[in-house]
Amino acid sequence: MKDQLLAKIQDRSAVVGVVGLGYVGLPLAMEFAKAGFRVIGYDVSVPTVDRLMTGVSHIQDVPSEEVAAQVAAGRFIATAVEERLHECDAISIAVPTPLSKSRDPDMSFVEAASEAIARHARAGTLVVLESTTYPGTTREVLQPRIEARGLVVGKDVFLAFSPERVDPGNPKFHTKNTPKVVGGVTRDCTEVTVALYRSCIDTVVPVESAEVAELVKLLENTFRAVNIGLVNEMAIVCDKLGVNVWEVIDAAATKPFGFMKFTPGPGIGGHCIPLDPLYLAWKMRTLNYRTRFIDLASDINSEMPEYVVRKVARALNDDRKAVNGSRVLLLGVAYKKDVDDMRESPALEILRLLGERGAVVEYHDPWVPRFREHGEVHAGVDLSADRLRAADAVVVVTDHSNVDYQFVADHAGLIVDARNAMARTSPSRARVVPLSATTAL
Ligand code: SAJ
Repeated sequence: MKDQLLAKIQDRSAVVGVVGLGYVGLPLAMEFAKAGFRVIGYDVSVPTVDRLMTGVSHIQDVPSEEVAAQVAAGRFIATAVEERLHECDAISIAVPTPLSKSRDPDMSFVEAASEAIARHARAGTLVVLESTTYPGTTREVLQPRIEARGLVVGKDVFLAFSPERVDPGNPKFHTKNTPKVVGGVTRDCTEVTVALYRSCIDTVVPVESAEVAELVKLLENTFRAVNIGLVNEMAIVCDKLGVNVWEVIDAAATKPFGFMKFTPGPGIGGHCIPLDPLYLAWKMRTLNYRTRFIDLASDINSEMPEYVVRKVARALNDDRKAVNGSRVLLLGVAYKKDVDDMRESPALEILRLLGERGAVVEYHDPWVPRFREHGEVHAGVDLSADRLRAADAVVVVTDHSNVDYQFVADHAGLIVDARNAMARTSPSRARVVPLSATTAL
């Protein structure tokens, strides 16, 4: 089986399936198609599938022209018909791994994908899980489902984990030029997975097992969450000492070794950094171990929206204004700069907290014209001089590159800057309150 599959990968006659056509799956499907494979993209969302078949991309980093070209060349088809998985010799799974309401792993998407594959996979198929998850998932959740129909992993079918490393909006690193870690349930599983990914990704890094590969991803993202938590606590420390935390960090970053710059902010968003470490924390709790760094970082990072709202309240108070009834304009609501994604964005918590205190809140975000939250649609407003003048407080929550911060400084009265976006503007009529220093600049 292994040699047959290796030969099909080698001569590109293998049909490659990608389950889940989101910000991970669609770029991956395009890379396989560009490498010469016929690719079947399977997604449960019929609108997504239909749109892709008309050559329209819903993913910021995948141009529609690329989708259209692969569809026209007959190398990519998107389908919501799970029976088509039977045509695939290799299948990569890139479905969401969110948290449930009780903040535990929600494996329902991975389970559904595994069961769909198990219903249709045939002997000789490779299955690779890419979704970020707790260590043990590949062996404990996928393997039993894949083997439910008598196929044996390592002999009839091959199973591996390969973490996605997509950084949405990153202008330099994309799927093809970001090294890809691969860990199989058996050595043969690792070998065929390496062969598949080497066909379209510049650097492939085999590791000992699926568990090693699962933990690599969790270490990467826990590393980020903990270091962001550290600089957020440093922002609180600097606030109490009346020091500008950005100055401290920028100067520390001049150290050419042994330091890595992270920046404080209004909290962390996205579907990875706030959630992935909690997958590891959950798994370790089942083994009676408490991952204190993860828990502490999560505590500090999730306090930051409230911290920003307190600074807004204090700044309004300095102007003899109550939050209640004040007009507050948020600048940037996406979860990070230069992306259009709102998932887990700290701006949502800031909006809620200000609304609870009676503020009249509007937002401007060139990347997010509108969004839906708890069934309510929020529409952004334009960034006009009148609107800036009318605001009792302007709050920079996400520092998109395509906003004119000098224009903001020239027309706003009070600006609470949670991202240091105003540091590069020249002094103007606005009073700027930075994230950390208590002394208004
Ligand atoms: N953030 C800070 N300070 C920082 C860095 C980030 O407050 O110094 C905030 C961001 O504003 C954002 C959140 O943290 O709200 C996450 O930002 P991120 O830069 O980690 O970006 P993500 O979540 O879109 O993508 C990350 C990847 N990013 C980078 O490595 C730069 C990477 O960790 C993973 O490939 C990806 O998550 C994933 O899918 O796991």
